[in-house]
Amino acid sequence: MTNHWVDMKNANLIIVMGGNAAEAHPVGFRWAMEAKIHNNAKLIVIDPRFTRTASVADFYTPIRSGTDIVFLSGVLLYLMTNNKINREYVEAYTNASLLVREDFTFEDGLFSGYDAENRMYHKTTWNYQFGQNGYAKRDVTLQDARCVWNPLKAHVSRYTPDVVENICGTPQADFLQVCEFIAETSAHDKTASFLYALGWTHHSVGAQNIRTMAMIQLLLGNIGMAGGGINVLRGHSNIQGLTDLGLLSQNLPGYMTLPSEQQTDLESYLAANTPQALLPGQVNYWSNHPKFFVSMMKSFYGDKAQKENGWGFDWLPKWDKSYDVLQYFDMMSQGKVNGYICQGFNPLTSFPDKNKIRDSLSKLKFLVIIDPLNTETSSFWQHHGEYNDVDASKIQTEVFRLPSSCFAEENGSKVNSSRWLQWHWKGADAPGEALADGEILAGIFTRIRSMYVHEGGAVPEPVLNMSWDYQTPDNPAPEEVAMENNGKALAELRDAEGNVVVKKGEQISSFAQLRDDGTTASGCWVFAGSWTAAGNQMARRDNADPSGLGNTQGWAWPLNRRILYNRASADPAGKPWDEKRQLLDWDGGKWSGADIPDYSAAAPGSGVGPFIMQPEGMGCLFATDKIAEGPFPEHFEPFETPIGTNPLHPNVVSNPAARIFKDDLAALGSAEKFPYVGTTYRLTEHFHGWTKHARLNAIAQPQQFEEIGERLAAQKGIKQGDWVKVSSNRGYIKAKAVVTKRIRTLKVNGQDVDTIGIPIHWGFTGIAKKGYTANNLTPSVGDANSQTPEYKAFLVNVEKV
Ligand SMILES: Nc1nc2c(c(=O)[nH]1)N[C@H]1C(S)=C(S)[C@@H](COP(=O)(O)OP(=O)(O)OC[C@H]3O[C@@H](n4cnc5c(=O)[nH]c(N)nc54)[C@H](O)[C@@H]3O)O[C@H]1N2
Ligand SMILES: Nc1nc2c(c(=O)[nH]1)N[C@H]1C(S)=C(S)[C@@H](COP(=O)(O)OP(=O)(O)OC[C@H]3O[C@@H](n4cnc5c(=O)[nH]c(N)nc54)[C@H](O)[C@@H]3O)O[C@H]1N2
Ligand SMILES: [Mo]
Repeated sequence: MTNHWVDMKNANLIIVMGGNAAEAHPVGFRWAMEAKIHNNAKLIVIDPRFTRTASVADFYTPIRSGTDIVFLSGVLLYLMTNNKINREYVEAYTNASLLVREDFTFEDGLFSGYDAENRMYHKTTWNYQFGQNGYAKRDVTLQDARCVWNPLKAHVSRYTPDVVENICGTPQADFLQVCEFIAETSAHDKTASFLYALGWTHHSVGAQNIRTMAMIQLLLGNIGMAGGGINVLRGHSNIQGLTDLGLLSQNLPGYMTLPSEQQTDLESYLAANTPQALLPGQVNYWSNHPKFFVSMMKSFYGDKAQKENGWGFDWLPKWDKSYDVLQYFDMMSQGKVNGYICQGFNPLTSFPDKNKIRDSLSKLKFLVIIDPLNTETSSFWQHHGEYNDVDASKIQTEVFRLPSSCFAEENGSKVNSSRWLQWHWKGADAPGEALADGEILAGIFTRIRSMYVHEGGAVPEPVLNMSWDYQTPDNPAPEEVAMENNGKALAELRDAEGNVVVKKGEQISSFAQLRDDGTTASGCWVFAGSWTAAGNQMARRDNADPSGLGNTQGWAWPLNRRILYNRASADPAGKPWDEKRQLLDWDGGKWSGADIPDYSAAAPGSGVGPFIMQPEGMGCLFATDKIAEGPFPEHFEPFETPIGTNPLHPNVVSNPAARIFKDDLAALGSAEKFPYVGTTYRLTEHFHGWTKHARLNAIAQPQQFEEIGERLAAQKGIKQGDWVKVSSNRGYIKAKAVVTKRIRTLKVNGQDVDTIGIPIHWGFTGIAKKGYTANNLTPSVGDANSQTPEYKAFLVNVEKV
C-alpha cells in the first residue's frame, strides 16, 4: 500500500474493485466501514459477483471478469474529457508534461518494438526525448504533441462508455454513475481510496489492471494524500514481508535485483541498477543503490566481503531467466529437476492445472516438505479416489516430511499490507517433533557447510564464506535475525562535520546512515530503523493518534513513514491541498508534521518532485520501459475468452507478452466446448487448504459448492443442492450447486455471458469432507510482469450429474 489500513478512515470514497475485502480481509475492512460511518464516505463495489462487500456498499455494479482495463480506461477518458482532474498536480507531479520519443507508436493492439517469435517487446522506443543536457524534454503547458498527456488522450479515446458496456457487460448508466463518484474526488478536499487484491492480480494483465487505477489516482491528485493512494490488501499475513525480503527468484532484499548473467562484475551490476536522474535536481533515491547493496553483502558475508573481491559479488547466483513457480514446474514437467524443497507451500492445490503439477512432482527424485500440516502436496503420490486419481506404485519420488511450527509457536515479526512490522511473541511450544522453520533451514545449512569443510564440493565459496555468527548456529534466534536485517555500524560513522553519528558495533537508526565502503552492514535496507540502539521498534504498541489521521506509533518501513510520496499532499509552494489532511509543514529549514516527510531538505518551490523513488521525481502516466506489455495499459482478453475475439483489435486477442509455455497453450479450451466463465475465490470461513484440518471451520463451511446464476441454472435444469460437474479443458470438479441471484448474466459483444463461481478451499487431506481442488480447472498462464496465474477468468462447462 502507498497508504495504510487505518488511513482508509480518511477517505471520502472507497472503491472495492478486484477484491472482496469484507470476506477476505474482515478485520481490516472495519476501516472502510469507519470511513462510511464517521466520514460519510461512499463505498462502491465493482465485481462479477454480488459479494459480502457489495452487501454493505452504497453502490454495486457487475463487470465481466478480466475486463477492468476497459472500465478503468473509460474512467480515464471521462476524467480527461470532463476536466475532472487536479490540473496543478498533474502538471507538476506527473510525467504528463515530458516528451515521448517520436518513434513510439501504438497500432492495432501492438506497441512499437514487438518481437512475435519471443513473445516480448524491444523497448528502445518506450522512452522520453532527451535534450543535450541529458535530461528529459518537457513542455509544462502540455501543448507539444509528444507530451505524454497527448498520446495518452489518444490512447484512451477508444474506451467510450459504449465500448465499456460492450466489453465489460456493465450497464452504461452504472458505469457513468461510477465515473461521477470518482470525478468528485478530483476536488482538493476529497480523496478516493481503491482497495484491490486478486480480482486484479489473477489475470494475464494483472500488473496493468493496477497501473490503470494508479493513473486515475494521479489524475485526481489522490496519491500522497491521507485517505487516497493505491491500496493492495495483501494475502497471507506476512506476504508483504516476503516481498520486502526479496524471496523471488530474481530479487534480493529491499527490492534490489539479483545480478543477471549479463552482469559479470560489480561495476556492470551497479551501473545497470543505479539510475541517473532524468530531470535536474531530483532526489532519485535509488542512486543510493550501491550503499544498500554493499551493506547487504557485508551482512551476508561479513569480513569475507572486501572491496578487493567486489564485496563477494561472484558468490551471488546470476540469473538467465526468471525461475518463478510456473517456470520451475514447467522444467519439472520436462524432467529437468531432481529435488524440490517445498516450505510453507502447497502447490498441488494452489497452482494452476493440478494434473500438470502432479505429473511434475512424479518426475522428481526427492521432495522435501516443511509444513505444520499433512498437505495434498506431501501426499500427492497417494490415491484418493477421483480427488487424486493416481497409481502410487508408479511414482518413485522419495518424500521427506519435516514438520514445522507455525507463527504462534515462535517469536518474530510480520509485515502487514501497511508495510507495518509487528512483533509477536510465542504463545505455545510446537507439538511433537515440529521445529521452527529457522531451525530447520539453519540445520540444513550447517550440515551442508560441514560436508563442504570435510569433503569439499562444487562452488564452495558462497557456503563457506557466509557469515553465520549466531549464538546457536543451528537455531538462530528471531531477535538476532531481526537485528541483522536492521543493520549496524562496522566502524565509527561520522557526519560531514566529523561528529560521530553511530559508534562502532551499534545498531543504525536509518538507511540514510548506510555506506558503500564496507563500514555498515544491513540485511534489508528498507527495514533499517526497525531495531535501533533504542531497541525493538516493531514491538511498540501505542495506538495514540495525536493528528487524528491515524498515524499511530508502531513501526512501518520506510522510517515509519505512513503515507508514501507524502510531499504530494501539498502543492508545489508547500500549501496542503486540504488543510484537514495536512501531513507536512515547512518550518523554513525542514519539513515535519503528522507523517515522516518523504524528503526533509528540499524547500517549497525548489521543483524537486515528490516521487523520490523515480528518476524523474514524478508519478508516471507513461511507464517507459518498466512494464512488459506497454507504457500505456491496453485491454487484452483472458487467454480463454468467452467471446473468442478482442473487439478492440481482433488480430491481437490476448496479452502478447504474457507467460505461456507450449504445452500449456495446447491445453487451452475454447468457448464452443466451454462456454462459461469460471472464476475462483475464497470464503471467510476457510483459509486456503489449512482450515479444513480444523473441525470448527469444517463445520462452518462443510461442503464444496459452485455458484451458478439463476438464468443459467434454469437453462441447464439445475436446482439448488443438485450435484453438478464443472469441467474445463484440463479437468473437472463435482460439487453441490448453489443457485444464486448474486451472479448475473451479462450482455457482452452481442452475446449472453454467464459466470460460475468456484471457491478454492477443498482437497483430499484434513478432517472436512473431501473435495476436488479448484485448480483441476485452471490454465497455466501467467501475467507478463509478475507471472501470477490467470485464476480468475477461464472457460468451463457445467452439467447436472
Ligand atoms: N478467509 C480468508 N481470508 C483470506 C484468504 C483465505 O483463504 N481465506 N486468503 C488470503 C489471500 S492469500 C489473499 S491473496 C487475499 C485475497 O483477497 P481477495 O482478492 O479479496 O480474494 P478473492 O476471494 O480471491 O476475491 C477476489 C474477488 O475478485 C472478484 N473478481 C474476480 N475477477 C475479477 C475481475 O476481473 N474484476 C473484478 N473487478 N473483480 C474480479 C471475485 O468475484 C472476488 O469477489 O485474501 C486473504 N484473506
Ligand atoms: N484457483 C486458485 N488458485 C489459487 C488462488 C485462487 O484464488 N484461485 N489463490 C492463490 C493465492 S493468492 C495464494 S497466496 C496461493 C497460496 O498458495 P499456498 O501458499 O501453496 O497455499 P497455502 O494453503 O496457504 O499453503 C501454505 C502452507 O503453509 C503452511 N504453513 C503455515 N504456517 C507455516 C509456517 O510457519 N511454516 C511453514 N513451513 N509452513 C507453514 C500451511 O500449513 C500450508 O500448507 O494460492 C493461489 N492459488
Ligand atoms: Mo495470496
